[in-house]
Amino acid sequence: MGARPIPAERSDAGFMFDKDVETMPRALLADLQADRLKWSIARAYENVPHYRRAFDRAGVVPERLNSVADLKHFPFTVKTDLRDNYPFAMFASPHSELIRLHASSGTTGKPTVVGYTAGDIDRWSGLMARSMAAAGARPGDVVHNAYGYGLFTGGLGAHYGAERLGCVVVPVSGGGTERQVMLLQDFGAAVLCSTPSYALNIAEVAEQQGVDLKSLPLRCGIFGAEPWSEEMRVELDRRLGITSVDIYGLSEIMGPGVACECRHARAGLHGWEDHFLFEIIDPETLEPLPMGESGELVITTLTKEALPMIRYRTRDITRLTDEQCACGRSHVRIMRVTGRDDDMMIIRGVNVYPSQIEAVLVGLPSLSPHYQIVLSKDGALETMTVEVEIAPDTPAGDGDLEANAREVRHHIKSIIGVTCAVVAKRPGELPRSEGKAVRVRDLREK
Ligand code: DLL
Repeated sequence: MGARPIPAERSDAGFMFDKDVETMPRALLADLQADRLKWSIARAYENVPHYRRAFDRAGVVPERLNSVADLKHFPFTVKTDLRDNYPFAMFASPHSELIRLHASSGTTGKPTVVGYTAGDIDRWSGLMARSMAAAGARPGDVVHNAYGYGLFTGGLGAHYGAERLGCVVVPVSGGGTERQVMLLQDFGAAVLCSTPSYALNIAEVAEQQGVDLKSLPLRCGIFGAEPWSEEMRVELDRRLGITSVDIYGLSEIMGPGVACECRHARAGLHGWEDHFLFEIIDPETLEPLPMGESGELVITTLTKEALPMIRYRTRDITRLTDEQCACGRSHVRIMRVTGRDDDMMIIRGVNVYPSQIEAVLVGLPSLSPHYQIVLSKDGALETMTVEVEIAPDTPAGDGDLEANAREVRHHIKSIIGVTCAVVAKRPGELPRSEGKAVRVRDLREK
């Protein structure tokens, strides 16, 4: 067999996997969405008892939907609907047509189970290939895939996408960080797929081993599965010598690749509107909000066979923009997800997300970008303690740690406006992430 040809446009920023669809005029996209939405709503109603009951209760029938605007009359779907129908009762396809199951680990009780037909896996692979191409991966690239393989959708999602794009996948999964550094060196990966917190861990271990990642062929990081800040992006770009892009997704809707930034603009994630319909609602009133306003992201699947999701409340807080992106893609952009509404902490009346704390900490020269937030209760008062770690070459006497903590406390107060305790730790004392980082330890009584 001859060598696989590498297209001339390999490093061309304008390269797209599905150019016609990605640049489709918005009016055509809207027509496509309307057709597919009717199909998806009808499929859900006809095949899933939960949807039939929910639509009947809301007094809506699929025939009521004449345009995308009519979707607002249909009921929302929430995570507990999946739990209540555990494991397979939300599926619209018979067992004989399924080829894959994934599940997200619930913190308590049963996981949420999601299923795929062969067609679903095919479309997911295509959307991941499209996302990875937008992020800067090119056919022929070696893709080091450090997302966890298994029930989590990250590993296999990125794997199938990279193969579809024509890349060479290294299916390393998470963990064994020293070995990851060795493989990055030896296999010459151009693309690293992982959570941003794990990428940071890899960078740190490489530095400890005296390996300069910046001198390797690595040029592109495709990071997601957890909230991260713009400041963390700058840090990852600098330490790994790459262009980092943000990729979004959730297992209930598909997995990674629901939306992805383009390497061209890195200013919001293109949400693939030929397969998903995005709404932003006010999480209190549940009313749809106009384009540009911040609220909860709600997603309806347009082409999913096994698990159609109608108006799924993601709990993720963000906003959309339909302004034309510099890259030429016409699909709406989902701005960086700052956090989930259930991750929001209210400390003495101030709303705070962990990623806002991260934005303050990353880039402070005396700190490593590792942190953990501990929530506890002091009588009736909710208190927040931010645990930070000082940088390896920083003086680490008790007095130095206290001085550092005072400085960080001051920064958090002046930038976010919240008063909290800060504890500075010595290098290596905080846990390192191998997947989704645990940012908050909640010691409050429920
Ligand atoms: O995390 C799928 C995924 C894998 C996305 C790999 C990107 C890369 P779940 O485990 O079901 O699926 O978790 C989904 O993670 O509702 C968000 O709260 C959060 N999340 C995912 N991507 C991002 C991101 C995968 N880029 C939940 N920014 C979602 C912020 C994210 N939060």
